[in-house]
Amino acid sequence: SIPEQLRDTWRKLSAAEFAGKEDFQREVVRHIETTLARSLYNCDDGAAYGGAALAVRDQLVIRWNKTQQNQTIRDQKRVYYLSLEFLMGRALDNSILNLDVKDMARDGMGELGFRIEDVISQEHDAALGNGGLGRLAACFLDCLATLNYPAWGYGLRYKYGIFKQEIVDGYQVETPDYWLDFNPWEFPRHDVTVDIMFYGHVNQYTDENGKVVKVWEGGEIVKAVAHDVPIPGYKTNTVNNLRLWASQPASGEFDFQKFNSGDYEGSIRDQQRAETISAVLYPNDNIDAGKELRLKQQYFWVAASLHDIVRRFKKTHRPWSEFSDQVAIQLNDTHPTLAIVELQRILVDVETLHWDEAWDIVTSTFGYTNHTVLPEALEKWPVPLVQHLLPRHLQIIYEINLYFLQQVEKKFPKNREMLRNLSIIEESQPQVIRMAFLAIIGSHKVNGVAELHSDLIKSTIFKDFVAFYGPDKFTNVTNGITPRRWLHQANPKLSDLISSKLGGYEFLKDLSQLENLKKFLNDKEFVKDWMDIKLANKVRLAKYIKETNGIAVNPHALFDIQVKRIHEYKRQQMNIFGVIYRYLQIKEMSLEERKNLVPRAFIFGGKAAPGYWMAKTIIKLINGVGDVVNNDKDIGDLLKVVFLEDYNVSKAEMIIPASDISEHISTAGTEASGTSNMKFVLNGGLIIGTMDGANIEITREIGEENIFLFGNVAENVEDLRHAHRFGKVEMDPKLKKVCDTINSGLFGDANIYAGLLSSLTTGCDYYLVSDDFSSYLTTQDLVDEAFKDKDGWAEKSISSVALMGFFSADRCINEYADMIWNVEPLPEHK
Ligand code: 9GP
Repeated sequence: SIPEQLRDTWRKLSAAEFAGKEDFQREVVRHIETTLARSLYNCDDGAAYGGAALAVRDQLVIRWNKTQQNQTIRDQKRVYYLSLEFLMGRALDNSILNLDVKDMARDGMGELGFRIEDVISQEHDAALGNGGLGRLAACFLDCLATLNYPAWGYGLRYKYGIFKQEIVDGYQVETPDYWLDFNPWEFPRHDVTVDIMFYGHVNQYTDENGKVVKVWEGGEIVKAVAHDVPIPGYKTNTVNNLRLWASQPASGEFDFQKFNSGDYEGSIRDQQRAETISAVLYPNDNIDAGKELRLKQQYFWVAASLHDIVRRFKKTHRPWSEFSDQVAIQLNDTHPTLAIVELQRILVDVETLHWDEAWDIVTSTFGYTNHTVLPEALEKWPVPLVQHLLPRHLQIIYEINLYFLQQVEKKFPKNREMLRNLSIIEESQPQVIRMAFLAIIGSHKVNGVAELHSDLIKSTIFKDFVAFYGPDKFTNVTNGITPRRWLHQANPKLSDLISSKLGGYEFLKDLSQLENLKKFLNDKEFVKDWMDIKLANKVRLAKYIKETNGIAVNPHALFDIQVKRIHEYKRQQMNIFGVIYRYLQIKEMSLEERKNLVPRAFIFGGKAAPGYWMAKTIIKLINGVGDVVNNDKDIGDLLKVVFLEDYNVSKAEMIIPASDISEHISTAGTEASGTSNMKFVLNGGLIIGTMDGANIEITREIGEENIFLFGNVAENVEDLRHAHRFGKVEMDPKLKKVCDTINSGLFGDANIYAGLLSSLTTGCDYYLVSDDFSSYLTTQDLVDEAFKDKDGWAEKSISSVALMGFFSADRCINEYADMIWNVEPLPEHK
């Protein structure tokens, strides 16, 4: 660091925060003219975005540096959130909002000739995630900073985020998302690197004290390079860090010997091999990819992160026994579970701690969040693969398992079934490692993400662990969302209206204040403003649909939206079957009868995993139905079907505020929580849903009168499936009618949909569409009736928003901090 006597000079020259609009503008112009080498003669929206982003980013960096310094000096316990996905979306708008400089940015850019909305929309989404899990991680980062917790996120810097979805001839087509062409939000730290080893073998030596030491050596080395992203909190000086690792070859760029001998391809092969590790995000949501490269990604990322965390801890010169007083590591799903093994390896093999002492440190450091009960999403790695890639880790896993099973044997003597049920190793062909089991055994707390889900994991997939540990190790933290992005940023007009009634924007930091909105339920002007804002948001979406899909949607129609990953358990197929039924009904109606109908626009969006054929068929069916319905002159505005291409975070910010009703209709017991349900309600939309995930708690908070619930409950699901397996379920006649229509070829070659339809019959209807279809349709009729009563609808909308305080992710973070991490916020620096 700089010698004491020179520090005054340094301080005088230190970068300063903007004093006002002119400072901001000066920085924008400076960046456009120098960093980007453009001028006022050739500055387009893209360059204006670049200038604005760099100017705002610099402000974040000033606070970021101070925050990091403050955290180092205070030396309090920190949280490390390990997530393979961070679905961040855009940063400029969010940074402007969190710095509370929106007006300045709007006026400042306006005077330079640019509309702030156009500038903001130039930014490429940071789409380093698939869906709910990655977006939750992004919301949590926002809240950790907003609440001034000393916290870091650790993830992978994928060169390609989630693919871009194009719809061609009704089918999903994937194209790469090269999001890094211009990314001012990251800082490569070429001086912060970690060498990561794969493969190799384990040798055993006896040291001078006669102790047997195991050494993992002879493997292939890849270098992890840190890329840091500043994460600002809302109206606080705290700016936390998200560290993303990129893979590079350990030994230089390319092999000169090969190059000199004319083997040009060979000379860069190693480089490509190394860079492949952080090249792509696996585009699977709730499906285990099971590929060697995925396991490599996981180890690469957790090993680099742990090395970094341990390095930081060692700088404090504390004894190892204090490690978990300084460090809390949260495992976001099982993807980072190898971190448990890696920390044990570091402590035992490198730091030479006794096994038991090391294991105590490990288990008091980690917490594990489970996000799914779906069997196809629970990670299991084949033993031979782990043996090959990480031989020392496999030995450690076996040892962890051995000691654990000894405890099990003590508690349940001679109970072979219990040993089999609880073993980390599943005795299949080949044997596999049950990562969730390893995560439970290596953590001090395990949490689910909504009440029903947390109960279900205790009574189903982890029930034997509850028998072993007792119930206290398991807890619930119901998910939440950040109201900054999902209300203030996505729906500024609504946020402004709320603030005008609540006397400011404090509610964005304390969402329970929304409750005061109830006082205005009878305020006619307020109610009108509320509904006018909804209409304006619908007009904006209708305009977008017209531009992108060429479909004219009447903004006064009921907007019925289902946007999320396409998955059979989320049941977009049931939604589109319902649309088909509605279409058939309308066709049969007289003109007089049609006069009573509420016009509806069904709007879908979401990506299917590229290898998930059934999900892709559902997309094709939605588009097939849209082609017929939207072009049927006899139907007009009464029914429209839209599939919005390439759903992502920034599109969600436009779509969600425009919804009247949104669909959260998963088979009961399958959706761990859902978080878009919360976003829709917070934006004044009502929901139709099953008794699943967080829908249940939303109902508890906002009241049954404000939500449209239908369908079977989780307790019945197993019996119903059983009945299907034994052929005891007759297909609902309405659903049969729908299937017959699809089979007639009305929506394109019936063969395309054969698999989807047979999943309902010969496939035993695993997701119970036929069991819920009838009550789904009846409930949709109730939605229509309710929508006709404009005042009643407005009342439901406002009173629901008023009761959404519980779903702020600030509440979640405080619960994690209190129940799992035992960390305190840090007073923010000046
Ligand atoms: O499917 C769950 C979703 O319901 C939940 O809201 C989200 C965040 O907790 O996690 C999803 N799970 C996964 O993506 C895979 O475990």
